[in-house]
Amino acid sequence: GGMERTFAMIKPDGVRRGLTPEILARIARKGYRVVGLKQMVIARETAENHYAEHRERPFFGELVDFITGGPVVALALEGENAIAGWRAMMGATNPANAAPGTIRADFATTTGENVTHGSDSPGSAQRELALFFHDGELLA
Ligand code: YYY
Ligand code: MG
Repeated sequence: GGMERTFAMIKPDGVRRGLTPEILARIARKGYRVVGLKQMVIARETAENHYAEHRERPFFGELVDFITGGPVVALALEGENAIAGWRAMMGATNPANAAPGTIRADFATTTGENVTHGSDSPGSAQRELALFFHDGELLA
């Protein structure tokens, strides 16, 4: 709770499908402040680090292939309760379980290509923001 920063990402499927403006509009409408933003192709090593908690899962290779397979939009968002709030805007990991009106319910059909990422805790947010952004790339 309180004022938080979180790491958010529009994944390659979202960028490829032209959903970047729609997702940025939802973030603006919600009232989060975008304190970092860049379009980039994620290096394999960075992707493996980002998803290190899933290293032993059967989908890990496909996940890393997917997330490095095209440009993403990396975002640092700031706002009251932004970590859980952005997760709530995204909806459940499996779009089939995502509540109507969430990004994953509205724009995705499969777990593998579910359009957005969001940090799941303060520790993850700190780790992921540091992995994707240098201090100088974030607004004060
Ligand atoms: O944080 P979140 O993205 O909602 O889910 P995670 O459980 O951290 O999984 C990360 C990522 O891995 C998920 O967004 C899609 C992919 N994935 C998958 O392809 N198959 C699964 N059974 C679980 C996750
Ligand atoms: Mg996760």
